[in-house]
Amino acid sequence: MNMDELKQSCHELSLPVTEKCNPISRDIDRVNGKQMVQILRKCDAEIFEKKNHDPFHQRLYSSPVIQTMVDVAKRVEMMLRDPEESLIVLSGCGTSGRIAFLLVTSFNEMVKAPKQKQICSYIIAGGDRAMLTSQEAPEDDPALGARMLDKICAGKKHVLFVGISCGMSMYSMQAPFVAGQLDFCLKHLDVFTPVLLGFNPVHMARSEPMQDCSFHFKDVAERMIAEQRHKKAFVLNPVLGAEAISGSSRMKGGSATKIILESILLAGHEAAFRGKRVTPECISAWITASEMVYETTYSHSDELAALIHQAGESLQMKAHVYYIGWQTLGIIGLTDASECVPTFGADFDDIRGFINNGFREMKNKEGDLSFLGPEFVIGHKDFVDTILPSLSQNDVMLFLFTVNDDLHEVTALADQVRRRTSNLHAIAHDLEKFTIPETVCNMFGTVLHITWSFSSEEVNSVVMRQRWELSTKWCLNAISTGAHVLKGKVYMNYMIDLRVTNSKLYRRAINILQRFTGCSKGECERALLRAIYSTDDLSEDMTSADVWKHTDVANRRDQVVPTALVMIQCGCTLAEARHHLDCHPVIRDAVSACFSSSKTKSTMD
Ligand code: S6P
Repeated sequence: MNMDELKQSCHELSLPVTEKCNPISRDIDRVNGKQMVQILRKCDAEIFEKKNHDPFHQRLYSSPVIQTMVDVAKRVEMMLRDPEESLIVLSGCGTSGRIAFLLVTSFNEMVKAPKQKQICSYIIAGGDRAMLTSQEAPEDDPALGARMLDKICAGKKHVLFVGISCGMSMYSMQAPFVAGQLDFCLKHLDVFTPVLLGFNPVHMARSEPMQDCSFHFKDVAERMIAEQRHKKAFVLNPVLGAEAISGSSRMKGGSATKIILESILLAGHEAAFRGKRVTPECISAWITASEMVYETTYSHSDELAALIHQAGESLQMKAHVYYIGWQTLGIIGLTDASECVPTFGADFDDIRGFINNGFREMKNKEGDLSFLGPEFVIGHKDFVDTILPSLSQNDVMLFLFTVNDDLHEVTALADQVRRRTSNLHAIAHDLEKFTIPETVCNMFGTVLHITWSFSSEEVNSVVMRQRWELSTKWCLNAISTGAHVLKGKVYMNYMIDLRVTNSKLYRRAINILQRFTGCSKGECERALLRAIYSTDDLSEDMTSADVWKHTDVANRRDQVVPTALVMIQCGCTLAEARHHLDCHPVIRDAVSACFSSSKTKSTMD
């Protein structure tokens, strides 16, 4: 191992699990659709990994994790038995907040029966608009998090609060929001039972100060662990292995959040209303059911690869991918599409989601947000009015539905779309005893058609729907990630052209530069600041400004990380680096060319 490699591997070891580079997906930018599906399949398999190679890391199936899930499920049961005085709140930023919304939607659907009161609510940093767009500023505010929590809990005697942060605010500016809420709960343990859900060991939590905040995240996490001994607080932090695209916690992190919290809520529900005891066995059984969803979904790898290929071609031609979903599959589509903007620096209309009946179907707290702008125009009717007239053959249409949706509506819309394009595909779920008619499936080119073997007697319809949601999430994450990889947005398994819009992403940017150049943190940060402030001569004002100032400026700049990388690697000026990037519009090619030119240069030297 040479010096550079040694530096790189030491640097990698110091990273928290959720930010690490996954060795399985290291070459994801060089493979075809089929191989990509196999890589994603292996990365997702790590969620359910039973063998524990590292004694310091608990896995999802580890007994202490299952036991904590049992304890939290018993709290859910207690809350459901005393609905007048109780509230369950799920809260998070970005994807974590979106999953919280989805879970609350289906849980409230489950307790719709007479005499059952809906006692579950969600908080997403930035409010409901954050469900469709990324909202950075409110995520940065611990006091705001605490205030929002205090407000929705007014008058309640028992509150079970679940703060979700996949990276456990490892690098994140979002930290203050969830940490502020947990701190608030810890100060009022007579009313609140706080639960922290994340996927890094606590000792790796961030211990540097947060903006306008007297505590840091590690401090909150340690106080939580101390209270866990008296069952007054709970920390759920199994390790899932690194993400397929480094740091992209919308993937495994989002799926595991859904699996864990669904299992807890369902077990609590069964205990309260069906007299079933919450046991480690029943929690494990719910997780195993999700594992079965994983197996079944990825067994359709040929169709999934075909859809990745089609979506990739479409993005390469600067065309669009439209997800047309029904009910909660519509929400999964909207979520996946909106995440491509912060994850891949995509335009909001590169991949877009639509849902039947728009906001009426979403049933979000703040109601119709379509007045906020085009990103918030989400109904099928809006699609027909605004997009369909100019739809091109290069645009990919992907319908997302199940046998429980209105199939007349599905076929009528598919018929309308077919008059404009044949590039029409579907992900469709049904049951062995209740299948989607062939005439419907025949309307689509590629159909990822999954016929599930569980029967409606076995599981209730909400549970079935949750499994279809999870399966669709896996498919769409694979399609949108795969399509952006094929477009050349990813180098190795790093999203190198990330938009540096918050402190988590600022630190991730420096990590990426360190990883590829082997230079020190200081050198990498300087190059990053030169790219952000668009100068070769950094002033004192620039270098001494805080991270929030840097990210505010970076938000308005394109290609800051690739520019910094080329400047370091080629030892060139800002203008030269930009010229290099202009000559290579595909980021992957630009970075490869920069590495090969610097290698040639050093050989000649
Ligand atoms: C990640 C996604 C982000 C995160 C958000 C919250 O793929 O783009 O929106 O969900 O930053 O992160 P965390 O670690 O607090 O759950």
